[in-house]
Amino acid sequence: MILPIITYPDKQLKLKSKEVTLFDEKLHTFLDDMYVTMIERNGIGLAAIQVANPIRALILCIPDDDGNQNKENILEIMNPVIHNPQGNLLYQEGCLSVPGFYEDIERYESLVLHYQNRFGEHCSLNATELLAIAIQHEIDHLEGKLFIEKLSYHRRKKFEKEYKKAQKEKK
Ligand code: QAP
Ligand code: CO
Repeated sequence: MILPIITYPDKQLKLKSKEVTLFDEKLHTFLDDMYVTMIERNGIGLAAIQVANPIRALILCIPDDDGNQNKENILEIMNPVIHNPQGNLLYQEGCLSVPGFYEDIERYESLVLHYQNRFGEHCSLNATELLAIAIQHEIDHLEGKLFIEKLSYHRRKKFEKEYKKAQKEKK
């Protein structure tokens, strides 16, 4: 089932998401719904709060070298914790909750992630490049943070102006 995605400036996006404790059928169905929602909207990452569920769950599906998203590459991540972040890089980010806006954001270049999968099993992975960036972007959602909050004052002003204009044109 495709779920509606909450967009900025909806206040729900500011909520701090709660730990996942039940790794049951209901969670699995929800993760499946997140996946079809993300793919339908051409996303590579989605946090549960973006579909109005404030739990510490996120999914990622990073395209391969040919730009194809493969269902086998889906990562379902519950209760993530970042360890050993290293380096910095700039990457032009977007967000399904901030449609049509993209800006360069500074992130760690590599990290180790500890998390639980859909069965509650403890897992870890090493992430670099786009995967590392996407993990940091989605974990920020769990803390109620959007990438636009990392912009300088000047670029944030520019965003607010452009975004309001685009919303008016949509209506
Ligand atoms: C987060 O973002 C991310 O504005 C996932 O019109 C961003 O999937 C991870 C999207 C950057 C790594 C690098 C945005 C689709 C998708 C839009 C997304 C839009 C259509 C964003
Ligand atoms: Co986002």
